[in-house]
Amino acid sequence: MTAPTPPEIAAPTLPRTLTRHLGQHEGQAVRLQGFVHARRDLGGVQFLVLRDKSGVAQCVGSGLHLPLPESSVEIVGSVKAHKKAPGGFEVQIESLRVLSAAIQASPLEIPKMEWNVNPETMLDYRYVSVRGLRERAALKVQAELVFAFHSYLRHQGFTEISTPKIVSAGAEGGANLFKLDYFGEQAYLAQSPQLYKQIMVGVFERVYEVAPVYRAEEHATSRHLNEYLSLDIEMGFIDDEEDVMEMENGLLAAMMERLHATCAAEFELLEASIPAVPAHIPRITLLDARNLVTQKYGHAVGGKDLDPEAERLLCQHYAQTTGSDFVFVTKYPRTARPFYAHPDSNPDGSMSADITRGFDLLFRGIEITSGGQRIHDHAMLMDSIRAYKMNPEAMTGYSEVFKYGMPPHGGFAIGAERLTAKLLGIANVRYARAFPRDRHRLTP
Ligand code: AMO
Repeated sequence: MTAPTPPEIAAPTLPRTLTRHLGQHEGQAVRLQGFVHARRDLGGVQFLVLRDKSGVAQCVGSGLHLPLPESSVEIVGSVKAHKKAPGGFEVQIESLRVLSAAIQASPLEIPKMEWNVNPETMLDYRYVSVRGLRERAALKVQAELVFAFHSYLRHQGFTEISTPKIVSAGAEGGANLFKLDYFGEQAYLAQSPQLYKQIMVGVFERVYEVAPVYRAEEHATSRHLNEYLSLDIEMGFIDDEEDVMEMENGLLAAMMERLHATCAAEFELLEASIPAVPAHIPRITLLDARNLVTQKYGHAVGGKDLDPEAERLLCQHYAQTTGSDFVFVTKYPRTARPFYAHPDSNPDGSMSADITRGFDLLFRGIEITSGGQRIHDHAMLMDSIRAYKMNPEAMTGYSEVFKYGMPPHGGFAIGAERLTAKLLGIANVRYARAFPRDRHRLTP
């Protein structure tokens, strides 16, 4: 049974108020719409926490029949100051209208979910668990990062591009290509827009793309997804990779500024802090980085790159000695980079056979970016393709354009989920994507 609605606050005449704006309506009638986040019936009086896209509001009434949690409802009521209510205000319900009733109890109690209790169940029921306040806060932060990525790059003269995700060859090497039957021909899901974004430098000089890419990662780790959102840029007419690192430095500062402006509540909810981006992010060569973690922390680095423990230690060192949560690792050896990486110069001006102008950016203990200058000289590119034992025939759709005056260029890619997870203290990149694809998960 609902209380009668006084004619002066009849629902259709009131515009919708968002819960975040309740404080502006103290003593007035408001019309709220949202989901039943939580409910409690104390017999004579009913409490309902309403969740809308902006937050939650405590609502209280009497003689009400409360629908199941997650039902979507409309409430008309008056706003009263209430110290203990979220946001400091409460709505006294005059009428409650069920817009769409939940027809069964949610498999998870949305307000009580915790990733550390049963993450697999959270992912099994992702279609509702994603409604959780913390879950959506993470996705909101990611959306704002993407927005700032677009807007900063546009202001820097970049043009957005859209490149194929069904491709005939991998760009990054390695064994993690997803195969696809393309009308009887072998095709793959794109690991990266790499080769296409380079071609598009010949068109717009500065380009960017925001799109998912695919990696068939055999092993479940906290940093690998099989489908992730790649924030890519590529820019022409550079001197060397320093120009690219400077661009990323400015971009990250703009992205963090955007978070300050739009996501303070989300960071508070997740008890995380927005990092300061130094005007000049510290840089260290890969060789020096390997020596540093060995000498300072006694960690012997396996492989050609930094291993996860070395990344963590290097970040710890920079956080402690410079206060920076970011560090560029530069001058990667050729053995740790794909064929398109531009060689570094030797002191005599000749090209190094071993060292490239490739870099990584580490943030709070993990690699969030790879980038560098690329080979733009056709002869050098063909030599590199052969040296990597790749089939030059299979690469012509890419390599041909280097016969036509490609300028010196470089770029980078940021893994959006890794950046989001590290910003928010989320333990696994899977929880920083709405519908993650991992080794064992193709649904929901
Ligand atoms: P790379 O392969 O290093 O470089 O990828 C760039 C960034 O993408 C993220 N990333 C991933 N995130 C989640 N799951 C994965 N499986 C995964 N693999 C990579 C990381 C990584 O730093 N073409 C180059 C980029 C460039 O040079 O422009 C490339 O793809 O954050």
